[in-house]
Amino acid sequence: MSQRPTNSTSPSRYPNDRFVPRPEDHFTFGLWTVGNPGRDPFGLAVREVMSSVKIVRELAKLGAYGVNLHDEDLIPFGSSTAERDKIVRDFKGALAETGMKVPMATTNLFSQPVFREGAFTSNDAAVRALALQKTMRSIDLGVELGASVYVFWGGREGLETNACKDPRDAVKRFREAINFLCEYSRDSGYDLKFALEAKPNEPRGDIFLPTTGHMLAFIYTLEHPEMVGVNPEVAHEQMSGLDFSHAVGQAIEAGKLFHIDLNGQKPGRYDQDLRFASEDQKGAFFLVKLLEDSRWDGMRHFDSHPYRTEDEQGVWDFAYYSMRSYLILKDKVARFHADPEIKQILATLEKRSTTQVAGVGPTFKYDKKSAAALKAHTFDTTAMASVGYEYERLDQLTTEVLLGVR
Ligand code: GLT
Ligand code: MN
Ligand code: MN
Repeated sequence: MSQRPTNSTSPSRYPNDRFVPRPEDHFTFGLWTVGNPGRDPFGLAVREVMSSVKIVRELAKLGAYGVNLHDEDLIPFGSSTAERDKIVRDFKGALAETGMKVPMATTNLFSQPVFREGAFTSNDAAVRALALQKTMRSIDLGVELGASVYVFWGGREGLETNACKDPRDAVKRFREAINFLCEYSRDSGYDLKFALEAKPNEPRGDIFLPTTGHMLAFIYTLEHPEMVGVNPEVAHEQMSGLDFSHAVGQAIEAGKLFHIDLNGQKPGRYDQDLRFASEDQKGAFFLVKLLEDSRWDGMRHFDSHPYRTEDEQGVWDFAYYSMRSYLILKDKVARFHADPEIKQILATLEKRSTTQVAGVGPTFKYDKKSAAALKAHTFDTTAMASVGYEYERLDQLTTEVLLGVR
């Protein structure tokens, strides 16, 4: 079990126990998350827009490591150079005062009316050019603030009617844009990695490259695949009915998990962006287990929104509890690994996975001799099929760890 010291700086509202978040846990929040004023398609904003300086200060008090941002979260669209410079100066002041970092930046290519038909994939070449210009400027800003990961979420890169666009053209245009921006980043001498974020739909009827798997396949068609990875989001993968930790696992195994968006989602709904681990605690547990077991060293970034019911205190509760739940699940992962009965089932599995058959295995690499031996071998499939795997018990023990009785 993890032995975390308690932290006397934890705000008095929250328990002073071993789940107090600290900067070394590498928790980050988008400015657009805690800063979300609660506007939705049916209702107006319910909270005041908070300044980025205030967000940085409050999150620092709660134990976060940093904040991430879109260009427009910090600098309103259409600001003059003088306005931009003042905003950046004040923001940098807040970072210096608190020690907070900006590990990731991204471009807003979805809010402005000009991008309503798409940005990099628009049928209008002037819009595609504008999207590239906006992204180059936003990359400069991100690098100036210290970001080492740059996220691409193509919110408007989709359609409602297939009559308007051949999907092959959309993919080609998206590739052209990413290739262009990889060159721009290299040419500028930036040490930046790009992380592509998939979503199947919303705000468009359908969005191109809808899952993390699609993104992974696309990356290997780029001119600089080594620069580009993925930024999977819990809610987006669940909207497609997929198991999130499988997408993340494939990305980690390929060395392509450059960033992650943690949140919560009920199946079969719009993108809810709920507080991390507020839904599907078992899925959240297996995700944390995967990230911790693989010693993934990226940022634990929360991309979610406080409930619309909340006032400002509720916003900070939302942020604090996101981090706290991650730490509680991390502790559950340690309990899972330390549990003697779980250990015993896993040891039996391990033994089963490492036996040799006909002098071949347990890993399989082709050579003529072992292929011939394997081809000639007679398997006792009845005996092999007769031994169960004990997964009912394994799952129950895992569930009991999660429910707090083990
Ligand atoms: C927007 C979206 C998120 C993306 C952000 C990055 S913007 O809030 O819903 O999933 O990660 O562009
Ligand atoms: Mn996201
Ligand atoms: Mn989302």
